[in-house]
Amino acid sequence: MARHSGLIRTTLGLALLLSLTVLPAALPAQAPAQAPAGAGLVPIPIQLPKPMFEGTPQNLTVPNLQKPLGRPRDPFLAPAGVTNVAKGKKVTSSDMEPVIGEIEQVTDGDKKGADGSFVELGPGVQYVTIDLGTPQEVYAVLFWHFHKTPRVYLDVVVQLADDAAFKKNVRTFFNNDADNTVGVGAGKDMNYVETAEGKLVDAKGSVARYVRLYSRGNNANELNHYVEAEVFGRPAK
Ligand SMILES: [Ca+2]
Ligand SMILES: [Ca+2]
Repeated sequence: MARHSGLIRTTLGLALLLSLTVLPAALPAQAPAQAPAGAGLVPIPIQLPKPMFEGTPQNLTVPNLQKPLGRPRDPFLAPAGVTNVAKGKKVTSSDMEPVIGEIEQVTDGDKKGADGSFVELGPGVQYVTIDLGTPQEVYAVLFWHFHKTPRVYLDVVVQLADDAAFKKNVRTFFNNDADNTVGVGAGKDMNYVETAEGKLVDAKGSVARYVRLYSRGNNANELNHYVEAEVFGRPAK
């Protein structure tokens, strides 16, 4: 009897040992089912400038004004390898003789909010066009008009096109020009307060070589400013 029960204990012990050995091997098979939707996407590598002011401005009397989020913007996801393809790229403008600064400052990588780090274009409707050099899959356009003090730039429009003249395959991804002052059609997007986070516009991976940004002055004056514009993308296949 004693030998018999010893055999049973040994058999049970072996079974337990086997099940413990098998269990960890079974876990990796379940892992893919637990992976989040959009796997393979990563946050685009945004580097923010130092904020020049804190808190939410309360005294801006601009219609259709977006309420500030009150926390940092969520990471923007895109395929791995997407970078700022606008850095150092050629910029042209409706005002090639800026009041202050140079057009090149739009893509020179300097995003500081201080004086000397923005270009000032003349009054009324003005635009800048960035030539990415070759067609790119564009995931996001991120731009700072001005972030030294809280401001709202008016009639902001963000477009992509296949040609520098914006005649071929023009696509609009942001437009808060409610009454079509700019002349590219009325938009329904909201006005927003400029901050050190910049304005991020989703371009959905659209393929384009040219990016254009319009504005028509701001709530403080008739002039148009750019600290920097970034275009997150990768070469089109
Ligand atoms: Ca700059
Ligand atoms: Ca307008």
